[in-house]
Amino acid sequence: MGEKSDQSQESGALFEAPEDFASNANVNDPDIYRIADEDPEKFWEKNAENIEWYNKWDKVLEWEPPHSKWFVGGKLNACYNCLDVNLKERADKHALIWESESGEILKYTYSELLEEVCKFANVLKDLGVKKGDIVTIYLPMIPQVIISMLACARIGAPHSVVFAAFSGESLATRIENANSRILVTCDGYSRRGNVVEQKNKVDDGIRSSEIVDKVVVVKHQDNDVQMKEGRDLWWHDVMEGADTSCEPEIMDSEDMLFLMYTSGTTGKPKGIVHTTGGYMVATQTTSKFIFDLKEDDIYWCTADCGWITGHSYIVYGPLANGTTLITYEGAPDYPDKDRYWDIIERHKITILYTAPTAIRTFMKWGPSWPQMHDISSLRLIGSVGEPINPGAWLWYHENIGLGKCPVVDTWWQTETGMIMISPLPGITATKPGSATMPFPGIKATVLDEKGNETAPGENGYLAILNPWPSMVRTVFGNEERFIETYWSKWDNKTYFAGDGAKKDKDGYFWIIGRVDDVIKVSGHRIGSAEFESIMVSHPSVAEAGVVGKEDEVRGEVIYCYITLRTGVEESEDIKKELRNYVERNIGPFARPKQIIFAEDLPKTRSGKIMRRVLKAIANEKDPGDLTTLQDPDVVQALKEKTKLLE
Ligand code: 6R9
Repeated sequence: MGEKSDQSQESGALFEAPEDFASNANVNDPDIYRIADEDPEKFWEKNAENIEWYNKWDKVLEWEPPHSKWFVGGKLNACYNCLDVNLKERADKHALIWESESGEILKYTYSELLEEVCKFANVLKDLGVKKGDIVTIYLPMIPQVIISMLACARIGAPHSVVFAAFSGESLATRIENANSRILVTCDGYSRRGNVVEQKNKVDDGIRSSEIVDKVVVVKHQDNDVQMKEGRDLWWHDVMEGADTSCEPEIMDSEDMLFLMYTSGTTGKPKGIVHTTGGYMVATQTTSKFIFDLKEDDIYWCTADCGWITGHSYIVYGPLANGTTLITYEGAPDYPDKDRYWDIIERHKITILYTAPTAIRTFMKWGPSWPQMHDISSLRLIGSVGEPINPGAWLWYHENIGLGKCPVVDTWWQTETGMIMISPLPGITATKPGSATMPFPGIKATVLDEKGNETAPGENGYLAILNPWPSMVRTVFGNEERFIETYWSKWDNKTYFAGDGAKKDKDGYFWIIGRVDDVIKVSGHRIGSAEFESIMVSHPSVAEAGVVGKEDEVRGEVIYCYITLRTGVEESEDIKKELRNYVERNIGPFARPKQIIFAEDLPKTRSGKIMRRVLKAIANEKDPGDLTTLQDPDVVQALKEKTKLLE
């Protein structure tokens, strides 16, 4: 399969939007592209009418590159737009249906969800949380993660959700950066029957923190935990008797809605800042157009709220469309490999949004698992997180979409907030492996190093030429990094996405993957530099070079090249110890596939580790020009060691 090698190849197949789908689709007039292109601001302004505002904006856009303000002067509340607006017509419609790994099911109607959210909003207020205070949420996919996010939005407290599988250390770094006083977590959760001691991770991570003063703990797994007097509170205790109504805070369009930490090329994770007005318009509109959300849909996005996809396309976009969400807290192979298809059959899911890594896993397990179930309720299927190779696309289309569902391969990022390149299912003819076209109003292209457009079929860098409503506003507390990372590659007004891409002769986009040192392991975004700095903090490690190696199922896996400190012997024990160290310091999803001990690493004459060379070695590719290396001989030694692993 070789996902990277065949992913940019065109299979030649073209799938027209199915006629019956197109005729009923939310958008089916191709003229929308021309209209939006001619005047993107007008396009977004029209769509902003689908959001309820306390006060309309004075101006759609203020663009002082690279800074944008959208719907300037507009006042709204994001939680109100997800819940209250639905009360009139959908009070008793299910907003959320949650299923646990063990099969427990909880259902919340829009009015019930609103009640829970208001209660928790009041709890937060009682704990002294005020508009602008950042609340950290460290929960697995249980209803309380959504309830907490919306409760924060209701009172104007930006949330920072930290993926539950991150370590306590990673949690602490994020809490510190955000200066977040309040943390919401749980006692524990289970994965494939094994208990993850979440509260213990918290205790370890924030032991020495003077920032956190209150920790609200959801009792979920019922494992033993220590509650710290004066700091820790049980969710069920504080929720008891909390008032079920809470006036939404009136927020400015440009008030921060949330922070989402993500990995970049250098140093620590960056806090990506998203604001309220533009983000709500962008996620509401893209959800409606791309997933074709309708009143009767049952929508399942398998992402986790710990990542951006969970923010934009579980919580904000779909709820602002009055959709019924399914969320599942568990593994796809528990108790067996048909769990997803069983969920789809039982809940009659109509829209499925998942990741290539999952699709490739299902492919490996074989089509007999989905065939055990009636999944014909599906009418649209989507993909996000990494490039999907044509083979996996075709398998997904045939075996899950049963040949009839449009496939939407959606390219976007934490920083873009919304889907940027994707088919519109009632309009766009799809090519397996291509994310197709920029969303209406988005001007994307492929540029070379100098900022010139590449010729059709030629590789270059993916770039966005004009502002969009949910674009990253800054990196929290680090404006310089914001400008340096995204805007300084060309002219300070063209957004550099960090992805390689090409456009074909029909104008279709083919995303190749990251061109920086970001690794995507099973769709999880991990920074090489961040990983290396953790490795070298281990007392046995002198130097580390961490790169992604292409993997048929997971997209990439981590190869970690290490030089040990003098006196430390290479051994299986130390490998194991280092793996555990990664797990403790980042999280189990970042466990390196291979740890390779080396005498030396490829370095420039100034002593900088050359990841480009390591990456080539790991992937058994030509490392290219080695003349700038301090000692070209190390390359041969590493090549041999890497080969031995196969
Ligand atoms: C939404 C999300 C962003 C990076 C992005 C790119 C990769 C996401 C993709 C895709 C090819 C797609 N990516 N979707 N590559 N085709 N449909 O994943 O955000 O975690 O910030 O990652 O993911 O490399 O730059 P995030």
